[in-house]
Amino acid sequence: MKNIDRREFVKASLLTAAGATLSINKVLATPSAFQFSQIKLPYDYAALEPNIDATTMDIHYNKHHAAYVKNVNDAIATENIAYATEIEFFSNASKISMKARNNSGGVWNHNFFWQVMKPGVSNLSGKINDAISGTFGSTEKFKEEFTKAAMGRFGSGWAWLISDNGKLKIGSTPNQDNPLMDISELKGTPLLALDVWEHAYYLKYQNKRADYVANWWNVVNWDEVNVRLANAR
Ligand code: MN3
Repeated sequence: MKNIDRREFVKASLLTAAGATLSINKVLATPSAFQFSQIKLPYDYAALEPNIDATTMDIHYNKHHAAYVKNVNDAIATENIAYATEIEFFSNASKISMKARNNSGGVWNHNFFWQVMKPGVSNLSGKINDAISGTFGSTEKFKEEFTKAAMGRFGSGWAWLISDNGKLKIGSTPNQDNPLMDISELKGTPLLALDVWEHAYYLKYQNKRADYVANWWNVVNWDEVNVRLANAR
C-alpha cells in the first residue's frame, strides 16, 4: 500500500468506526434510557384544603412539577443519558448536568410528595409508629425534629424522614436534591418528605413557613409511609 493510500484507508476506517460507535450508542441509548414521568395526582386539587389550598396544588402540579418532567426528559435526550432506572440515575447524579440533576429530583420528589399526603384522617400507627417512638422517643419529639429540619433549610429544599439501613434519620436537602442521589449528604430510602420551596405554600401562607409545616401534619399519609418503610432497604 502506498503511503497516500494507507492514509486514506486509515482515515476511512476511523470514520467508519466513529460512525458505527455513534449509531450503536444511539440504538442502545434510545430504547433503554429511563424517562421520567408525572404520576396522576391521587386526589383533587382541593382535597387537602384547608391545609393546602386548591390553587397552590393546581399550579404546583400542573406548572412546577410538569416543567420538571419536560426539562429532565429534554436533558436525557440532548445529553444522551442512558441510565435504565431512576435508582441508577440518582446513583450517578454527580455525573450528570445540573439541568438533569435538578429536574430529575424535581420530578421524583413531587411524585413522592403527592403520595405521602392524603385527605382525611390518617393515624400514625403500625411499624412506623414503633420505629418513630423507638428512634426519637415520642411522636412529639419526632415532629419537633422534623419541623426543625424543615424550618432550618435556608432557601429552597426538602425535609426528609429516611431509612438508612434500617435506621430512621431526619434531615434536609437543598433545591431538588434527594437522599437517593450520590451527591447528597443525607442518604437512604425516603419515607416521608416535605416540600419547603416557597411555591409550595406562599399563596396561602406567604412568609409563614412554620404555619404551613404545622398544618401539613394534618394531611400526612401514614399508610403510605408504612408501605415505604416495609419496602426500605
Ligand atoms: Mn415543589
